[in-house]
Amino acid sequence: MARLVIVSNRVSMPRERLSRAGGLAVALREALNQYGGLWFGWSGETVAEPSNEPRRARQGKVDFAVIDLSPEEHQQFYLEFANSILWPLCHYRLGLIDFRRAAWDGYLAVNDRFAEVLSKLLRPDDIVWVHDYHFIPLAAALRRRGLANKIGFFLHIPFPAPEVLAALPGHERLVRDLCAYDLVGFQTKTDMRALTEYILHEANGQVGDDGHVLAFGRSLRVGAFPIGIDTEDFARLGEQAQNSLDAQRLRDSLGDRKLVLGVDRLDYSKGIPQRFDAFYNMLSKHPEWRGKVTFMQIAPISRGEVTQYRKLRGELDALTGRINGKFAEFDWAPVRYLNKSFPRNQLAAFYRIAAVGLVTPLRDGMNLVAKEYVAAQNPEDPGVLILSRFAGAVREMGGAVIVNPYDPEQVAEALVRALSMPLDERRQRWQYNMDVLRANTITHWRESFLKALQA
Ligand code: GDG
Repeated sequence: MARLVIVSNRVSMPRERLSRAGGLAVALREALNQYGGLWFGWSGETVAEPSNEPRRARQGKVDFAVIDLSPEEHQQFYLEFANSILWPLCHYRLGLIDFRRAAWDGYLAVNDRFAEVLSKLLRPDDIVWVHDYHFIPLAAALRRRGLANKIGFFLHIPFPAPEVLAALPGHERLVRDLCAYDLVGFQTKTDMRALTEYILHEANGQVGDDGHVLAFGRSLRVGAFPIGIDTEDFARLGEQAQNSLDAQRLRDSLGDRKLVLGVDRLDYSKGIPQRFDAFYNMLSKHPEWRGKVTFMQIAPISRGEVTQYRKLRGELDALTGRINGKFAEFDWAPVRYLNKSFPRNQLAAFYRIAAVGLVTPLRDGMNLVAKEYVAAQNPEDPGVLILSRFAGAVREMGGAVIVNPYDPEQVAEALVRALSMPLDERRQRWQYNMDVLRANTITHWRESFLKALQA
C-alpha cells in the first residue's frame, strides 16, 4: 500500500504514553506502523506567532509532524467554531450554539493553513485519512492547491439531519467542502442518510444505492463504518483487573452493594444530569434499593474553557449534593462523583465490578464506553449494559437494555430491571453483544475504511 497520512486535531507524539491514550489513538498508530506513514495535526500548544514549519519526530516507520496554533486561532477555530458551534449542532443542541462570523472565518483559515503545511509534506501517491469535525474543509483546501491524492474523511460524531444543519450559516459551503473528499465515512447509516438527504434535497445532487454521490461537480462515496474497540485487549484487561489491588479496594469499599457505573468525558452530549435524575428517581420510587446500590460516575473534565462545560460542572456538583444530601446514611453515600481520569487498566477493573454500565447520552456518534464495558465483563457473571437509543452503538448492541435518556422514570425502571436480572438473561444479552464486538473490532473498522478508500 502507498504511504498512509493521518490527520487529526490532536496528535499524540511518540513520547506520549500510550497507556493513557484512547483506543483510537492506539489503533491509528498501529495502522501507521503497519503501512509506514505520517501523522499530522495540532501539537496541542498555542504560541504567539506559530510557524508553518512543523515540528517533526520519527518512531519506527512513522513520522510525526505537528504545528502550533496562535491564541486567536485556538479561540476561533477550536473553542468557538469546532466546540461551541459544530459540536452542539451535530449533537442536535441548537439552543447551545453561539454563532459568530469571526469563528467561521477562523475555522476556514486554520484549515487553509493546515492544508498549506500538509501540501508540502505530501507525496503524489500518499493516501490521506482525515479525522473529525475540526477538518471538514481540509480536502477542499488541499484540492485548491492542486492535490489529487485519495483523501478520506471519517466523522466520529453524528451528522445532523438537513433541517438541523440548515441552522448553520454557511452550511452550503461546509457540505460542498465535505464533497471534496473521495470517501466520507460515518458511524451509522442514519448519519450517512442525513448527508445524502441533504445532497438530494438541498444540493441538487444524485445518490446511488451503493453510496455513490454526485454533487458540486464531484463524484465521491459515502458509507457507514461503525467504529469498534480492541475487544480482546479489553477482555484481557478486565480479566487481569479482577484480581488487582484497585479492584479489591473498590470491592471492599462497596461491601455487598451493587455498583452502577457511568464513564464519560464531562460533556453535555452525554446526558449526565439526566442520568443523575434517573438515579434520584429510582431511589425515591424504590426505597428497597436504598443502601443496596452505589452509583459511581467518572467524568474527567473536558473543554474546561468553554462556558457550557463550566455550567454543566456546576449543575452536576449541585445534583451530587442533592442526591447524597437526601439519601446518604452515615455508612453509605449513593453517588460517587469523580472529576478525574484513570488509566485504562483501572477503568477495566471498574467495568468488571459494575453490575450495570449506565450509558445514556442524549446523542452520541458511537460511544466506546458502552463497548468497553461489555468487553471487560466476566463471561460467567456478566453485568448489564443500559444504553441510550440515541447512541450510535445501539445499532449493534442489541443485547443492551435500551432507554430514552430524556425519560428519568423509564431509566429508573431499567435500573431496577438490570439490577435484578437473572443470570441466564444476563449471559444471553452479554453473549449477543460480545459476538458483535468480536466481529467488528477497531482493526476491522480501520481496515474496512482504508480498503474502501483505496478501491
Ligand atoms: C468521540 C464521539 C465516538 C473516558 N474516561 C476515561 C477514559 N475514557 C475513554 C473511554 C473511551 C473514550 O475515553 C471515550 O470515548 P466515547 O466514544 O465514549 O466518547 P467521545 O470522547 O465523545 O468520542 C463518540 C468516539 O469519538 C470514537 O469514534 O464513539 O461518539 O463523541 O475510550 O474509555 N480513558 C481513561 N481514563 C478515563 O478516566 N484511560
